[in-house]
Amino acid sequence: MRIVVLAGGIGGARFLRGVKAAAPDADITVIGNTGDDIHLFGLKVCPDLDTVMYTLGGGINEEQGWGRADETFRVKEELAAYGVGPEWFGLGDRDFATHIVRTQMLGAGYPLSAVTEALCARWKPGVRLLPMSDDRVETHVAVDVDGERKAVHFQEYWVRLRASVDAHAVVPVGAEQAKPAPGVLEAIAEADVVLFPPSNPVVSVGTILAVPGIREAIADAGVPVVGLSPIVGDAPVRGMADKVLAAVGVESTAAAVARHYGSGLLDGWLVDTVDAGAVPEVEEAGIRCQAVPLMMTDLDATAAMARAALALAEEVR
Ligand code: GDP
Ligand code: FO1
Ligand code: CA
Repeated sequence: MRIVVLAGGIGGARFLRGVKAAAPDADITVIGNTGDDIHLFGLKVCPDLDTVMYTLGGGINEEQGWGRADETFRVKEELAAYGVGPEWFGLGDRDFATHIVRTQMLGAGYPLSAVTEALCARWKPGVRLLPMSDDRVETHVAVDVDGERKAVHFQEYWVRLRASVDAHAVVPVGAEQAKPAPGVLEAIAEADVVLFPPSNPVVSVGTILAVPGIREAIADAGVPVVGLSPIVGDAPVRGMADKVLAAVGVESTAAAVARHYGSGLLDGWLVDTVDAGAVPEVEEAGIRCQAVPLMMTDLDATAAMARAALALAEEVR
């Protein structure tokens, strides 16, 4: 079976562990969000690709969900001693090596997709990890600072500001001109099923869908598309997805997120059992819906979620 998964960082990566356990013989292609990418200290950092790569490759900091396990911050301290920031972004020493290798290869002319493949040769994530695009896309967020509207990089909004101010707009800068990376459209066309993990619907899955051609390829593939809600009990399980959902005019409920994706894209939607009351509303929107436990507390629970998603895909096929 060929499974395509559109993934952000932590929610996508953890769900993928469940997909691998639920379908050990499947051929899994992950289309990763690169809208979170940022250039720091002359280096290209790809948080969501790295989160997937480290999580599936056994190098992730499990508690934090991002960054390397057994990490130290000597380089960051030395940079700070030179007065060189930003200090609000925690790049660890082990993680730095990844960004150095990536930046060196990009400088030598390799596209991000080839660089990602080279990095994965070490981590062996057990999936084919493709960036959504080789072209630069950077999500920016419009916020008011001292009464003035300005756009900040997504990482500045998320990490420095902790999404503590309202987001007025979320713009994937460069997405309109970006082309899907090599292999992305082919993987979708050849897929047996497309899954949307419980990733952020705006700044993770939404950014991937903003690359021209990807949404259309999914809609045209003629295969079941099934998503899982990142909203449980009217709040994100983790993080501040409610802030960016509000920016695009979507309520933070499992049903509103399903309607946001829409029946033109989604065939099936899983909500948590606490949101079972939302099932009729989602079905009225033309999307088959079931309520199952959606908390990724351990691998067994996550694999059960993946099995439920694949079973729902068979029902709607
Ligand atoms: P990010 O790039 O690191 O923010 O990760 P993603 O975009 O892939 O996923 C973020 C989303 O995962 C958040 O909106 C969370 O609500 C959701 N999430 C995290 N853990 C869980 C979980 O155990 N269950 C569900 N249903 N959603 C989760
Ligand atoms: N998230 C934080 O909250 N604080 C950090 O200092 C931070 C550093 C960081 C470094 C590398 C990396 O791959 C991810 C990192 N993240 C950090 C996570 C990441 O910025 C965000 O959680 C995601 O991009 C949000 O989707
Ligand atoms: Ca992300």
